[in-house]
Amino acid sequence: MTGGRSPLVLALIALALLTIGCGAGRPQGTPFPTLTYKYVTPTGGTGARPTITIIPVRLTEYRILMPDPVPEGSAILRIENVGKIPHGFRLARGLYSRSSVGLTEELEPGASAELRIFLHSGQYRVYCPLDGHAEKGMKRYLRVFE
Ligand SMILES: [Cu+2]
Repeated sequence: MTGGRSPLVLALIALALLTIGCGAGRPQGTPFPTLTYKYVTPTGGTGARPTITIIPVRLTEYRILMPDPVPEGSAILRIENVGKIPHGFRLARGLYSRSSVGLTEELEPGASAELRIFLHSGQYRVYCPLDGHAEKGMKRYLRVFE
């Protein structure tokens, strides 16, 4: 009679999985947290005010960290350079469009800037326009849902 794994084999498999799991952690102190957006409703004035989405963005070598997907509508991107060299930030709607919006100047390490835009539902390409940075990994897609 064959079939079924012995308890010892199962225990060894479980141990192996546990070991793999432990080894996969990031080094301590690297700035790769999960970033989340939040809604704010401007106060003051009269009448209904649209909600604004605050979206945190972090630039580093060579990654762009931000929540994805994010909701359609008015948004403020709070862009922070947490890297060691200057970076930029551009956003292009759709997969092929050549026009883009974004920061007009590069951000020095430690600097931050706000970008106010209206995000339409669909897909955007996000990238750093500095020489070679996108190719090294500073490019990504951003999905915007209705
Ligand atoms: Cu860059």
